[in-house]
Amino acid sequence: MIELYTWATPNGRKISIALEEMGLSYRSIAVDIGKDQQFDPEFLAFSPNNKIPALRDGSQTVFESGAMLVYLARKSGRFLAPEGSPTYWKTLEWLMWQMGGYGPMLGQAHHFVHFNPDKSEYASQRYAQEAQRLTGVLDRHLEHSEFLVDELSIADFAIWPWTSRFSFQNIDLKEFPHVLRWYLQLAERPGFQRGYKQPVDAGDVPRP
Ligand SMILES: N[C@@H](CCC(=O)N[C@@H](CS)C(=O)NCC(=O)O)C(=O)O
Repeated sequence: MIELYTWATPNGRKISIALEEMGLSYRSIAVDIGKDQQFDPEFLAFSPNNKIPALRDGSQTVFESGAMLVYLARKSGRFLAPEGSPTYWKTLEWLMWQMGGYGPMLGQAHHFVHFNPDKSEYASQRYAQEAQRLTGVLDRHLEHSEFLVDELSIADFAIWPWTSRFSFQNIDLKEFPHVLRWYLQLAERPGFQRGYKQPVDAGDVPRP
């Protein structure tokens, strides 16, 4: 059985949602980052960047959520098109967009817009604007596509949990109708609802 080391955050939920949707059997192991459990030597031994999520699957360990999603897609044979196909590359484009931009920038927005607003006006404005810009990129793409790529994929699993923190980002999803449609459609899926509540139940999926 896969062991998922995780906490109730967007990066952690990417993987619990993926595991639920793939139907893989797993158990969650809570790593409470509010209590610095990510610094436990046992965890650092296979997740050296001291961040959740990470997984153990027999003798194989994987850290970094993007690598974990690719690993699980290959293991399950689901949610990633055959290697080298146009859809495979489109999926990796949006996965990397999330890993390199949408996640890190929204993470900064959570700090400077939600937790520590206006301590630095420059930082608040910079990350609020970047959150708007990135959500606009997503909206323009989803205007022409039901999911991030042709079918539900690991790109949706990567991006959706970050969108779900819209209230931390001062994002009014009603201003982004295509993101809102996609977000609510996926929020209806039992796999997303179960994955959202791992490893602890921090409430229902937020709805604007
Ligand atoms: N690039 C990493 C980012 C993971 C990450 O930022 N995890 C946060 C929680 S969402 C964390 O564990 N923070 C604890 C810390 O920084 O000490 C991934 O995608 O897996």
